[in-house]
Amino acid sequence: MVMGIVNVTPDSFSDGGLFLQTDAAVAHGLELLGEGASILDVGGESTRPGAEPVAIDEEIFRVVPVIEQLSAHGRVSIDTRRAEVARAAVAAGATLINDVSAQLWPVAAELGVGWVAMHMQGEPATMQLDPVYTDVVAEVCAFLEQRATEAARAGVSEIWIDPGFGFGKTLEHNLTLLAHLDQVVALGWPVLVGTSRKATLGRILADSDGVAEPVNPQDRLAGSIASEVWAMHRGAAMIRAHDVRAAIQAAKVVAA
Ligand code: HH2
Repeated sequence: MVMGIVNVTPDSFSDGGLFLQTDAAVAHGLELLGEGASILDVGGESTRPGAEPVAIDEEIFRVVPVIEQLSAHGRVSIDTRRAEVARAAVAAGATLINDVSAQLWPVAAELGVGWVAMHMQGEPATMQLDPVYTDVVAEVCAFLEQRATEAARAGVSEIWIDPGFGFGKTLEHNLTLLAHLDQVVALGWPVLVGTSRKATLGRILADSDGVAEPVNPQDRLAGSIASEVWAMHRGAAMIRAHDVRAAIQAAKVVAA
């Protein structure tokens, strides 16, 4: 499955400002559904490294009209860290809470919707300053296992886990996690992976192209697909992607 990204934000790292108006976000979401997305992930707050938090009212104001319209056409998830935003989004038609803070399972249990637990070390504003792990795979797996078990106990019936590529992790941490993604999959919950256009890919491509600067997010399509194919092959059940059409084509070939 491919989860298509709809960022209703002025400052997302790869598409900030493109879909801030409701009409533009809805049109983009419909396009991604047409390309084959199984679910649309609507977000009103950038969690890119260094991003400042958005006021809760503003986040709700951004996402609710978009979710109201898109949920008439396909499944919608809400990408948020805030319980209030999750509630408003579910009232507007979202049926999955994509939670980069991995704290909102009680809200998912109460509302009877699905929940994604993503691993993040620290907070977006500071998470990339100095991420440290003794054993990144073991620590991320232990965290996800604990949160998913807690959510299952609370009665959440649809639980996803996500290692959180780029969230409080160096390039080496990200690659180690992808290399050992089978260990995350072995925990037994369906795994979501989001590598699309992320900075680690830009850095790898810079090195391989012999240029010093990371390649910009718009030039990371081939790198995104390569990492997504890897994740699919290692057992990820869903890929969170900006470039849905290309991810779906890659998934069809992997499946074949
Ligand atoms: N990555 C981003 C946001 N939400 N959710 C999950 N479950 N997994 C991810 O890897 C993930 C996520 C960051 O990407 P994007 O939404 O494109 O950027 P921004 O946070 O700048 O809006």
